[in-house]
Amino acid sequence: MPNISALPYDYSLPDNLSQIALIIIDMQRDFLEPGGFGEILGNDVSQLQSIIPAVQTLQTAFREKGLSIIQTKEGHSPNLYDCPPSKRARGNGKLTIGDVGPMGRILILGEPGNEIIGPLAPLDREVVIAKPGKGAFYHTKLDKMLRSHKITHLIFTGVTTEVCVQSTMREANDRGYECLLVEDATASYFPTLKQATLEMIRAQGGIIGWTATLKDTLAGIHQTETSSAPAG
Ligand code: TIU
Repeated sequence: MPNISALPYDYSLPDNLSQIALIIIDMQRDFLEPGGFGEILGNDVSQLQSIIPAVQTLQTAFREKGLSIIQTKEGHSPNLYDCPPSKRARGNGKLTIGDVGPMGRILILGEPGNEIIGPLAPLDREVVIAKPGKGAFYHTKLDKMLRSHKITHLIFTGVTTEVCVQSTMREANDRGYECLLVEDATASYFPTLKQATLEMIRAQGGIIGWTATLKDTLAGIHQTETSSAPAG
C-alpha cells in the first residue's frame, strides 16, 4: 500500500486514489485580502498569503490526476438566519458579520469578499461547500457527499490552521475519515498557534490525524494511480 511519509508515522493511502479528496478550507478574500473579515478582526492578512503557491501546487496535482477537490468557504445567508447572535458578537469590533465593509457585506454568501481568491478559483465541475460554522461538517452536506463518493481519506489545506482547519479536521476524524494536514499548505495569523496545532493534531499517536510536508504529500500521491471517477 502506498504511503506518505508523515508524522507521527507514515500515512497509508488507499489502493484506489479515487477514495481521497483534497480539502481546501476557506481560501476566500475575506481572510486573505485587506479589508476583509480577517483584517477587521485585527489580523495581518499577509501571514496567510505565503501558502497560496503550495495550495495551488496540490490543486494542480489533483486536477492532473483527476482526483476530487473540495473547497469550502465560510459565509452566511444575507438574512443571517444561519448566524447566531453569539457569532456576530465575536471580535468585539466596530464592524461584524453582515455589516458593509470594503468588499461588500462581511462574510455573506455572494458578496465580493466571499469569493475564493483568484489563483485558486474552482473549475465549474469542482465542489465549493458554503459553511456557516468554523467546522465544514456543521450544517452542510459534506459528510453525505463524501460517503456517496466512497471517499475515506482527506488531505487538508487552507486557513486558518487553528480555527476552521482544525475544527473541520476534528469533525472529520470523529466521523472516521483518515485525515492528513499538509504543513506548508496551511496558515494562521499567528505562527505559534499554527505550530501548536500541528503538534496537537499528531500528538498521542496521531489522535486527530497526521501532518506531512508538501513535498512528501506529492511524492505519496504520485506513487499510485486512480481508477474511478472523482467527486469534484
Ligand atoms: N479568525 C480566524 O482565524 N478564522 C476564521 O474566522 N475562519 C477560518 O478559520 N476560516
